[in-house]
Amino acid sequence: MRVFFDPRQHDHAPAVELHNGAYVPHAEHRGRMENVLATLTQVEAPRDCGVEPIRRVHGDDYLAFLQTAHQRWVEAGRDGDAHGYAWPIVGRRPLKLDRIDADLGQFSFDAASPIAAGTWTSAYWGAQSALAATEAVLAGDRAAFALCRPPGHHCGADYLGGYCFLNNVAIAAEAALAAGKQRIVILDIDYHHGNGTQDIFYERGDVLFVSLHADPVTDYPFFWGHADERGAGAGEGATLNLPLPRGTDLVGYRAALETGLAAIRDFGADFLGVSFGADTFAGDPISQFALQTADYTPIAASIAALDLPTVIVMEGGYAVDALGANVAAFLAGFD
Ligand code: OKP
Ligand code: ZN
Repeated sequence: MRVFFDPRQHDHAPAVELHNGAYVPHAEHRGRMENVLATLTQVEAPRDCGVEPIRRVHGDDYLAFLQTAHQRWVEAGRDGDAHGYAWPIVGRRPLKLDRIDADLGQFSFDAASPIAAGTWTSAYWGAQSALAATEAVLAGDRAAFALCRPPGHHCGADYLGGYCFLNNVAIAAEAALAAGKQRIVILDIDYHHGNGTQDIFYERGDVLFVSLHADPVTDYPFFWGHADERGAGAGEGATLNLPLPRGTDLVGYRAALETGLAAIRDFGADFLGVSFGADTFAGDPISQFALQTADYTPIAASIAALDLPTVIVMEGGYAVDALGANVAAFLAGFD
């Protein structure tokens, strides 16, 4: 399977994040990618498809904000990395605001996703990796892997959050649609609900979003991913959330996966995007499922049995020493 990664994806390097009330070292760091890259024999840098495919998902005001936020933070005399502290929970609308702290609140949903000097560069090249993998699949490969970093599934059309800045799997899905695919499925198997992806396609009938994740009653992102969120308008019924309890192991996971796969088969898709997070691993430091490394191969094999052109996009996974082995076990299920 072809694998895409650009070294500029390392540039995103926030020092600390706000975690359970304290500033701790940023869990989503370059060592994750280094561990994965060490297990892969061949990795290609993506070509540059430019910003147009990103604009199919994200608004221009948001993209301008992302590109300038850290510089504005520095110009405001601040140290460290930028994050917001006030949010428009009521009546959010595209106001033209003239202070970095205001725009950070306007364009984010949490205080735990700092923007550093290299954030835009890394997010941009991560999205290009997703586009390159999509191109490979559109050209006839059965599956391709985009080693995206930073991840993407928490950010929406005009907000960041959950370590995510550009929604890589949504960008891949829109590229497939632009190339003539008609019905897309996004299967999100990160530990956390992909609230941004869900939001982007919530009212779309041509994109089915299926997610297995920790029950948001106990786990981030809390406010989305509940089973009663099923889409709206033309997208009514095209969102399927399968929340699972903490402690879920392969037995419980496979049962939910079979439910998701049945819905995917019924939908009649011609393209599949997989948001793959290895934070479902038993040893993950910020997550509470109980999957083992060897479990990822049969999970991937049941997804591969859908027999759809498939782009796999990296999301989370914070047990850094095991991440390469977990990714390799997952990719092996497609062989
Ligand atoms: C990104 B991905 C918990 C803080 C949670 C955000 C987690 C983002 C996960 N105290 N921080 O879905 O792996
Ligand atoms: Zn996650």
